[in-house]
Amino acid sequence: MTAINSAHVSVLGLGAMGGALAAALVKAGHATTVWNRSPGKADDLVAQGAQAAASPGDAVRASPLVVACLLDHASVHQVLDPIVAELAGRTLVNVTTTTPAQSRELAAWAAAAGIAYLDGGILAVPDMIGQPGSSLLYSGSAEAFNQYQPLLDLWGTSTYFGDDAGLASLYDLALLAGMYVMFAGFMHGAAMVASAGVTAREFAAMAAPWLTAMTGGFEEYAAVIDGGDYTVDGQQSLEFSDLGDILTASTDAGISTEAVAMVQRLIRRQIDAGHGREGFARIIESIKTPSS
Ligand code: FVH
Repeated sequence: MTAINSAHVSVLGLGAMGGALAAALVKAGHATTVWNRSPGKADDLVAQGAQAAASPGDAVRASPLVVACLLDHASVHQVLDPIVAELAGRTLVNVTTTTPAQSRELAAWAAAAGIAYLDGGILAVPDMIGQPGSSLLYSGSAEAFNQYQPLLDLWGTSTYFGDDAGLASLYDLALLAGMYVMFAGFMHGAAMVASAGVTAREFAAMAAPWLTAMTGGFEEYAAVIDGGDYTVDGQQSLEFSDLGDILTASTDAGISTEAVAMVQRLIRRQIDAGHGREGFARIIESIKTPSS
């Protein structure tokens, strides 16, 4: 790892997240050049010490390290394609959310142009940047990661997953999938108790410690999944995991059953395939193999 005391870095895209990333760089004393498509978003950063660039090309020419934090994959190409020649020989860290395939496409595009490419996924909201709990995932050029890790660490804990540029995105989206399904479960429970006049706040006070305790089961499930044997003793069986009562109570409460019915379908497909006595972790087989 190379120590970087005051690197020149350019940030393209000053939305909520790009602005937070740039602010952290300025605060740490890096010579930071910023550019945004629509005017005005650089003003606060300039007041803090950043340089505003008039165009993406000007921004890229100012620094050997370029950070792209744009809306999506299409906007990355819209901004960078016209200046690909300027990017050659520089390092591009793209923390725009993209799918793994889009990240790999960008890595191939960068490689063809002689750009060192590091793809990033941000597990934080803008206010968390530089604070405990902020986590950024990277994959792509190991050289770029090693060279710039001290700078990347300013934003949060940096984790590097290897030279497959799609891996950081895959982890990012997989972790978000877990989060959204968990949140949907929380919302479902809140809707159930709301039918009895219980507030979401009261429910949250019960749900937070319960769900936190349940995450203790991840490691056990993971051991079963990685071992590939869902028959091992001590697991809650699929037959025992029937969610019929939850579905009935939800219907009785007059609320949608969609969130819970989705899990029930994953369970049911394994039971119907003859695996009812095997462990709950086996629902991953329903997920890995889509139903026709
Ligand atoms: N904000 C968050 O909590 C999440 C946390 C996880 C990671 N995401 C991803 O970060 C990317 C940027 O997110 P953001 O929050 O900064 O998004 P916005 O505030 O909406 O800013 C979008 C910026 O992108 C610019 N932009 C959009 N389209 C174009 C284009 N065609 N050409 C040039 N720039 C473009 C936009 O410019 P403007 O509208 O101000 O002119 C903003 O700078 C994103 O991938 C999240 O998924 C954030």
